[in-house]
Amino acid sequence: NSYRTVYAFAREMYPKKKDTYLQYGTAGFRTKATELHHVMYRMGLLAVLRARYKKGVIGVMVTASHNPEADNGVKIIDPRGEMLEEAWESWATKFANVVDEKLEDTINEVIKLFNIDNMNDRVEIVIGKDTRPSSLPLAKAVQDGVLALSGKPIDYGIVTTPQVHYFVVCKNTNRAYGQPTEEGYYRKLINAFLRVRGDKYNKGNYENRLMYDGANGVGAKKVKYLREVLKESLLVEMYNDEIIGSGKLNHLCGADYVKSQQKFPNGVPKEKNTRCCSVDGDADRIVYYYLDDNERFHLLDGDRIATLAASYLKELLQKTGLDLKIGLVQSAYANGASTEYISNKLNISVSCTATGVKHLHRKALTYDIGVYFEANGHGTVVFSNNAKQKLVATARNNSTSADHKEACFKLLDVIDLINETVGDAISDMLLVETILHERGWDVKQWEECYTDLPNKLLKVTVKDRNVVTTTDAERICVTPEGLQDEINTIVSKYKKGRSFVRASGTEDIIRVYAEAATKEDTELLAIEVAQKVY
Ligand code: 16G
Ligand code: ZN
Repeated sequence: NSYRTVYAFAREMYPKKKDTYLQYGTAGFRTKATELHHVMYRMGLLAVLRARYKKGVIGVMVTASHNPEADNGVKIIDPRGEMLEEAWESWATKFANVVDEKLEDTINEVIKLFNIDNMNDRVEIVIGKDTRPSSLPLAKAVQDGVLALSGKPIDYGIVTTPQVHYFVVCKNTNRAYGQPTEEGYYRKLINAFLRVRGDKYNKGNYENRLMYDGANGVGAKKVKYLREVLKESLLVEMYNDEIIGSGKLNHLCGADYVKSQQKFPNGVPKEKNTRCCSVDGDADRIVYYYLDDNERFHLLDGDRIATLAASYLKELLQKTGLDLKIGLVQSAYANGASTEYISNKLNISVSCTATGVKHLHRKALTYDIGVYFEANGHGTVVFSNNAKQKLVATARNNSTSADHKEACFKLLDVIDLINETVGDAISDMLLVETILHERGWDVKQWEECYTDLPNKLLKVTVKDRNVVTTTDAERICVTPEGLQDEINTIVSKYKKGRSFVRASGTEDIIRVYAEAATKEDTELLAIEVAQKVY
């Protein structure tokens, strides 16, 4: 049969070491790169099965995002650009862990369970990888898995995670979403950006100069190209752009470092009052920041980007005269001040979901215009087909007023500027720059929209993190019994206090989040709650 070679390949090229157990988590598999060869091969196999089952193109991205350079990982992307469906996550875990001898049996189990009757289809699997030196052999292992089941690997080489999501959607929509090439990706974003920006590059307090921290990864490599094309319209000053094999990937720089340490990254000159941004190791997250006159660090994270985008889109929507439903989706980590600003000042409906891109994305799809961001800087905007159709129809309708028409065309351009398939640091950066430019705002004006509540994140190591379970988008603790009551009692003592605990999906720990009116209170609140978790 067509997969006679599966086991032979596994045994000779990618044998599974004994005693390794890996779980497909929120962001796929992630661990030391040396532990992953057999996993990659097997994800190649699984991707082919998934593609045949879905009768579409599937993506596989080899990356460990913001982790250290020696780690690596892999995630599977579904036909509509979404994260692998949860029901298949457990198959991914099973594939990663069965002994070599059981691999073909496991394949047969999936074929049988899902009635896959098109095992001869030469389905396409889009493969991308980040700049980690280990990504090259690991992506090769994915390819071999795809080939072993007679699938067709399409190797895009070194690309960002959001580019892979984009390629997959382009292919599955018959190119309606765009051309499934890097050139097509850039052309779509850049054309839209330049159309909206026009030829006036500076406006009001907005200066078209930006310091960019590429985290010594793929985000540096890809923005170099963009920079050439954008020329004077946006002056992107590049820092931390040592890419392949320097060992410096995400090291003391990048979006995760800046957000979690609340610190200015190494490698970027400490220039005061200058807009800076950092991306992570696979360029699906971005945060902004600046140093004030006293060299105090100010962070503009995912919540800030979300509120900026949502308020802008609401304004633009009003100008079109169309009645479409706009909403914003956050996780429990969103700063309380941002939530209050969105609902009370912007009058935009806001909802909260569990942590993890797939949850936010899914909720955002329930709106005509759904903006979602995690505080860590991962997010995007999705638009319903209804919204797109109405915009196109209204823009083309002769009886539409000139003002409404102009707004429709502009919103259509803004849609093209956005990578709707997943959070995309490059596209998010162009969106932020577009909005600040249009408003003539410098970074301080952006920050003045609302004042963040002081907040604190603690990690607590426990024997078994699974004892903590939660409900209501992780805001209420269900077990251990009584813990939530204790948290409530503690929180009630603090002005503007809010705190929650949840088991991490990526580390073997419990996370404790706290915010309150003052920095001192926040520290105390976090510690008090953490002590109850021990
Ligand atoms: C993963 C998620 C990210 C989330 C983080 C939380 C994806 C692609 N990534 O990295 O969105 O913020 O996990 O980690 O979904 P935690 O469960 O350890 O707090
Ligand atoms: Zn990432």
